[in-house]
Amino acid sequence: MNDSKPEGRIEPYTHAAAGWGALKQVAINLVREKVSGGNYKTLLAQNQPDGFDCPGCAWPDREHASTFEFCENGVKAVAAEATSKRVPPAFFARHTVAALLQQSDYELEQHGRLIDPMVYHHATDTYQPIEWDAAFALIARHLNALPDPNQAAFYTSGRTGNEAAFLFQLFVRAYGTNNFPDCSNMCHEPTSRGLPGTVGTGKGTVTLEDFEHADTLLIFGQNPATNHPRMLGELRDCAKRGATIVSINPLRERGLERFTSPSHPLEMLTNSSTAISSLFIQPTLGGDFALIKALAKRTVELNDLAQQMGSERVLDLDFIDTHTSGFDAFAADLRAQDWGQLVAESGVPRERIEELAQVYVKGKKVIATWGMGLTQHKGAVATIQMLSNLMMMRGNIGRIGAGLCPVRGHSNVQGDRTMGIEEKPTPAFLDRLQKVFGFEPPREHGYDVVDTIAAMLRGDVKVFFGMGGNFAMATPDTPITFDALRACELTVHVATKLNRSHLIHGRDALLLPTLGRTEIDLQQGVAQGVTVEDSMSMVHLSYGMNTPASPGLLSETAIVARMAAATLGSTAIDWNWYAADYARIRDAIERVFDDFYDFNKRVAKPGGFHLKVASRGREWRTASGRAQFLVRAVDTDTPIHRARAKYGQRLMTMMTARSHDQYNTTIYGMDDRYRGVFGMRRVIFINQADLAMLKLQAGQWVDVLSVWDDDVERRADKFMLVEYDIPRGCLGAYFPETNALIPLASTADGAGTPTSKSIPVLLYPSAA
Ligand SMILES: Nc1nc2c(c(=O)[nH]1)N[C@H]1C(S)=C(S)[C@@H](COP(=O)(O)OP(=O)(O)OC[C@H]3O[C@@H](n4cnc5c(=O)[nH]c(N)nc54)[C@H](O)[C@@H]3O)O[C@H]1N2
Ligand SMILES: Nc1nc2c(c(=O)[nH]1)N[C@H]1C(S)=C(S)[C@@H](COP(=O)(O)OP(=O)(O)OC[C@H]3O[C@@H](n4cnc5c(=O)[nH]c(N)nc54)[C@H](O)[C@@H]3O)O[C@H]1N2
Ligand SMILES: [Mo]
Repeated sequence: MNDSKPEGRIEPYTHAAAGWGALKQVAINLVREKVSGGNYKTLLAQNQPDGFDCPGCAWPDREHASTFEFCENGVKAVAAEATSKRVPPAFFARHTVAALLQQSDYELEQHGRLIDPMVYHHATDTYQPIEWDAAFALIARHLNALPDPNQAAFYTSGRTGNEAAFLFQLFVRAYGTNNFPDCSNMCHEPTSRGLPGTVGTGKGTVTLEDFEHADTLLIFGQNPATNHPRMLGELRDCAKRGATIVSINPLRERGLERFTSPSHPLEMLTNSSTAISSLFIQPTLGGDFALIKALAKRTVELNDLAQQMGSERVLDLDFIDTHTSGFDAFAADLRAQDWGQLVAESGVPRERIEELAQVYVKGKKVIATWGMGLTQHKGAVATIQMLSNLMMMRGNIGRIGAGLCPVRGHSNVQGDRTMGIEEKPTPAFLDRLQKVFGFEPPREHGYDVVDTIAAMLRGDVKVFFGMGGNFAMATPDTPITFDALRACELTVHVATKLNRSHLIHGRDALLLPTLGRTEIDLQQGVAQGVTVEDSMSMVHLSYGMNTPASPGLLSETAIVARMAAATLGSTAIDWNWYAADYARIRDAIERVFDDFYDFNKRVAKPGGFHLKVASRGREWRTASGRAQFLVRAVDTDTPIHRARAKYGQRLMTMMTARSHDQYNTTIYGMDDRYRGVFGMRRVIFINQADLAMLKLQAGQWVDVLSVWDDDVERRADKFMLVEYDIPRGCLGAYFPETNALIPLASTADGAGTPTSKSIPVLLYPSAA
């Protein structure tokens, strides 16, 4: 699992993001993946009206896009799926699971596409071929042997299309549980749990059109150059129009400084670039809550000043009166709030806060976007609610050019949730399922990701089914999670490529290969499209164009249907009838969700349709029917505070983020170009002053121990220190190498999201 290579080097990146460097990477990836000739054309069909939805990220596409929307990391995601390399049964015969466990995540990914269903054999410690029907019979036998359906958990990673996701949740509920751990539990869960409390709906309120009108953009905790490269195109256009763009991030991410657009020949030819952000605010890790509250306080102060001077009011009193409740209590709390605490907890000097507040109140149309930098903290829900408060103060929700813009990760993570992949379903949704399908769905809330691992450890979950993803590596507390998975009676993974989760298996284990989204999905001779919902609630059809990696592959939808039929026998729901024609599933979706009226017809239009987001239309689905200002206090008793009280300045807060050459747990390569790291991943970014304080040096190797209030030793060894422009007391590193440091119990209040961006740690010179 040691992914570091001795030839690694650190070399600060001095160019604009994207540009020629990105094009070169595209060529390297196509060669490395040995993408076969016929499959090159798919790259041109990516995110086109009649092509497939890019599996890379959830950023939306311009409707009727006529030019190839260039995206380096989209190409990597597609090339990884279109690779000509295969993992045949002979490969598994040659490699025991114990031997495969010695390979790095990078090496596992490089073997290529899975093509045959495989079952684990104890005697040889290998995976061996199994017929599809026998595989489904094995699953059915295990599921039907459980005394309680709640002893099974069904994970979803966010690439699964709507049709498969809908059928999957239907099967799992017909079987009898709401145990739906989901990648979004580790991702934007605080957004989905936080926004309903303020604006009534857990989704973003903007569309791409709003980006054409916004005059101010606040980008919180996001690295678009790597994770949402197509977003840079929008930011570039905003910057060119004169909009003010602010990046709020402990790191000055390169792509937010300058960007050379590969879709604009002139910029490429002249080696010119567009400056993106005009203001960089570098809060301490987890300091955003205090910063946003400070902006809200300053907004009230500026309003009071304006009132005294008889000038134009800073608050949008009209919006506040007509649409909201709770403002008086909220304003009173802001007035009583101590400035010193906000400055100390945000790590941003008061002058900088005031500068940013000026930008905010000057903006007539403000969009706030956010990524994992806001969500993966203990106080994430409160932070997102405070951001919502701030935006409501000036009516920046539900009008053109303004709004809330959570930027989701996996390409259909939002759609999967919409389809009912939800461990805490609403009674109204369950009533509807009952009415449409005639069975009584389970009412008891199910397990999320962290609950599932805890339940496995207690012996309360015995069957784990993973629809995609890499559960063992994406989750926290790695060795403990490994124990949990190994305690299962059955683990099943539906996957396109080999990953470590397949090797951390239960007593029985199945590996079921599936079609990727870029591949032609034939059912009874007819090519099927699947629908996906992007981060801005646009729902559209996606048709694969590549020849499947193997003729024997089943689609995710077919796998769900055959598993359901095998497990539940003949029920009122004819699973295979649905899987034979995905339009039938869409009709069923329409019967369950009113907002999907005329689904098949509306989605057939190029570009699809926008799924209603009530808050966008200023319809507030809260208890009061109004948008709600929420009073939230600064939390000064977090595990970080307590650990710092004990260890003083030695205690560091660590964030774990993505390098440029990875897709979550999939490691494409060893470089992080924009941050100047080449050929290695085991690095820790640290402030120069902290190096001096800790008597450590750049280039030195260290071991990391986390500080938590139990007896478990959590460590990750041998990382090289890299001096970096990061606030004092903060460290940056990559995941999944550092997941062993995150305690399972360290989650966001009210959302259960692991606190991957604020781990209390201590550094020690490496023993080796
Ligand atoms: N190429 C590629 N694309 C991807 C992915 C990938 O792995 N590779 N993953 C996909 C997925 S599932 C997701 S969720 C998204 C993730 O996309 P991002 O949200 O961009 O995810 P991260 O790389 O975790 O980066 C988080 C950013 O937040 C900053 N940050 C960390 N802590 C804080 C904090 O306390 N406050 C603030 N203000 N900022 C902070 C970091 O410096 C970093 O710039 O990308 C999706 N797209
Ligand atoms: N420390 C730390 N941990 C984190 C994060 C962090 O920032 N820091 N980020 C969290 C976030 S935001 C997320 S979303 C999770 C991601 O968690 P996951 O979604 O579980 O992880 P991925 O790495 O995206 O999953 C990759 C695997 O999915 C399979 N796959 C790819 N395409 C398909 C497909 O079309 N169908 C099927 N069935 N399988 C497919 C392949 O086998 C591949 O190996 O990780 C979380 N973990
Ligand atoms: Mo994510």
